[in-house]
Amino acid sequence: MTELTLVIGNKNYSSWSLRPWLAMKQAGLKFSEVKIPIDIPERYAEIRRYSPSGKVPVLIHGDLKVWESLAICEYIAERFAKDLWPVDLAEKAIARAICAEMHAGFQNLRENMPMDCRNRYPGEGMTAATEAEIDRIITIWRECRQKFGKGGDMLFGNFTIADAMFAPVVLRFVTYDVKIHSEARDYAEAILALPALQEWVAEAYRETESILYYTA
Ligand SMILES: N[C@@H](CCC(=O)N[C@@H](CS)C(=O)NCC(=O)O)C(=O)O
Repeated sequence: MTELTLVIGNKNYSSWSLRPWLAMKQAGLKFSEVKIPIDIPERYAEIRRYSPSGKVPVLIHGDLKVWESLAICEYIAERFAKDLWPVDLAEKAIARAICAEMHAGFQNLRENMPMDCRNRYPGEGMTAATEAEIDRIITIWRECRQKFGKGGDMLFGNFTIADAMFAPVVLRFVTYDVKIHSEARDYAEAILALPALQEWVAEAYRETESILYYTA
């Protein structure tokens, strides 16, 4: 197999990088990482060497470069790890819908509660608009767990791309001390218990770059 390389941003801040990184780890894929600290103007040219959009993550597989976190997850599922989607077609359609909802939405949460794994800002960022988006996320988690989650601890039982897409939200809930209950809390705890997620967070703690007001 041609070597896979994932170009990512800082583990502490880059929520979009975490998504395919976690999916690839959960799928048991071997890959190298190139980390380019984001939000440092001198680094923009370096990111553009890899990424036509000027943003990370980017997956490099031979001559192919795939940018956009969800497109990377789709590629690795099709190419290497079909079980990153639910088998049942209706469940797969719902999984894709919530991934698209996450990828395209929740702007207020993203702006007001940016991912910052190693810091704690209890109560910050909780506007009415953010709260409405958090309610919607909790509804998604609760409904998926109740309807599709019987076979395991994840949204569709076993780990899928949907869990990768929502993992940064779980980390935000820890940083901003967002109170969640019952199925949503159990689900968040299951995500936090994944060894790969813990590896990402441990590496975030070892990073030294600090970004103020980062929103992604
Ligand atoms: N829609 C893109 C978003 C990628 C994105 O915004 N990446 C941020 C890091 S989390 C980035 O590269 N920022 C660098 C910059 O904006 O200069 C995806 O899903 O991959």
